[in-house]
Amino acid sequence: DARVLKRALLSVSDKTGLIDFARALSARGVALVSTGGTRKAIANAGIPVVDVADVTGFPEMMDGRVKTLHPKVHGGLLAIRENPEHEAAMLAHGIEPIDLLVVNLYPFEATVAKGADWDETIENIDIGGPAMIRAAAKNHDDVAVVVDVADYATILAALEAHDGATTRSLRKKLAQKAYARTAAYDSAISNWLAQAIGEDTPDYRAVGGKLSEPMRYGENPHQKAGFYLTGENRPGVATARQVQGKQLSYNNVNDTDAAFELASEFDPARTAAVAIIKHSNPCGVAEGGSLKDAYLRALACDPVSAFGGIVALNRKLDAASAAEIVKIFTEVIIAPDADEEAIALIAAKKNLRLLLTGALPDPRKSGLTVRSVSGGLLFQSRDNAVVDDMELKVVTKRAPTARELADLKFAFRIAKHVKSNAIVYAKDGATVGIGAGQMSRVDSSRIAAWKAAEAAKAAGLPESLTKGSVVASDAFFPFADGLLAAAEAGATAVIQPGGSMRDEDVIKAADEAGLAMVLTGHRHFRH
Ligand code: 93A
Repeated sequence: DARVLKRALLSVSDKTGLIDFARALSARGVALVSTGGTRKAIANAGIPVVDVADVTGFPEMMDGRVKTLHPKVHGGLLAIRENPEHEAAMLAHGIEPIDLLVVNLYPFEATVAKGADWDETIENIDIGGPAMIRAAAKNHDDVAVVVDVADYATILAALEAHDGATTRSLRKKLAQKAYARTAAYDSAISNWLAQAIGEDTPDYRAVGGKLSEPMRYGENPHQKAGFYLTGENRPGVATARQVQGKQLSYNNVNDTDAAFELASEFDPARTAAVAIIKHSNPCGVAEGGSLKDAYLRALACDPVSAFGGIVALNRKLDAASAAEIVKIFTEVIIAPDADEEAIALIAAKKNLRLLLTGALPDPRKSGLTVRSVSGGLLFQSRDNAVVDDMELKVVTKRAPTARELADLKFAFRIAKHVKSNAIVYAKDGATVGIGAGQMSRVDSSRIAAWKAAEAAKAAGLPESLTKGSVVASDAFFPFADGLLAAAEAGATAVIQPGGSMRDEDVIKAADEAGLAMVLTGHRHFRH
């Protein structure tokens, strides 16, 4: 299964390492064929090389759109070497076999990234390159295909070890890599077009994205993981600049995303906001006052859980808040920006990661979310519903006071980012108790109230933090019990989607308990 390498076709946009590779191949007696710019670079180095135009008998034409799309090239790549019919066809048409294809494509992704105009971007869609790559990869029984500069050394090592030949196992591996490259390339093109035409549900195959980095491990150390970038134009963990700290782990990325998406629900022009996340749920969120103030009030909600958490801010990180955040062990800080003094303060904590995104994502912007199930992928549009846009309906005899209403909206905004069943108690623009991820809504209610009582005890306060608070539920109360648990904890007002068969019972119970209740008409399940 070893194939002696006699003839190679090289056509590369990225000329890194090209000359050394071409020289080493040539020194082994490999005949080189090449396209315009690649050929020129090789010839200029004094290495013998044949112009592909002399092979095809056609000049490169149409601005280079057609240079290798020819049977003399594709026949040489696709012919099965020990097939008499294929051999006869090669003889009849003067086609010579190509044993090695070296291609890297027009830099489409880089062209998009630099913000090139429409025509330039279109011109950077490579057609001939992927066609040759896919042909060579299909015929990997006979042909080796290289799409990554790092594999120049792999090929040379194989030739050295096997008397100028490549092995089938290597050619198979290279073919697999080749198809991964063309798939990612077409995904990038599809994503770019989807964005250009405002398509918010792009073809699912285009979501795959590009491997940004292999990760040390997945959710647990025995799991492998990688971080793929979809190219979606949304400020956040995928595109942030990491100023310092260790590589983000799989769980860090997940939690940092949850944290920043939540912080971004708060318009920085209106208020400062801080969210602290643990295991993808908030353990404290606060808005209002200075950033430092908001951080301290977010921390007070559940200081025990905040240990080892992720902190997201909706405004530029300043020194005063940075000084507070570094007082406890924090995994990641993510913010749109940070001032010099804050960056210097963080630098003292070597392992603490600081991510700057440049901007906040728009919580109303549409987009796609994905999760996997056995044998399938679930896609849905992002939950871009925002409480400010909802028609709030007061259904109780008592309407909420202005202060209650502000806290109700605050609590519902956060409930959107808490795993279901979500119950969020809030007071004065800060969460005071969060119940997340329970199978029963009453349990979430009880856990949230219990945590608030514990936090108050630990802080030496006379009564639970939920006393005089408001409460939000991500979905309707199916029975009055969850609502009554909230009233018992000291909540005075409730916000929930409504829509239960027993809404009437729940409203009656609220009236009897003297609660004010507002329905949003929108549910915020999050699983
Ligand atoms: O415009 S193309 O799609 N048409 C082709 O026939 C073709 N053949 C190779 N682009 C084509 N290529 C690409 O040209 C290769 O994938 C490579 O990226 C580039 C190398 O061009 P040059 O050798 O002129 O620098």
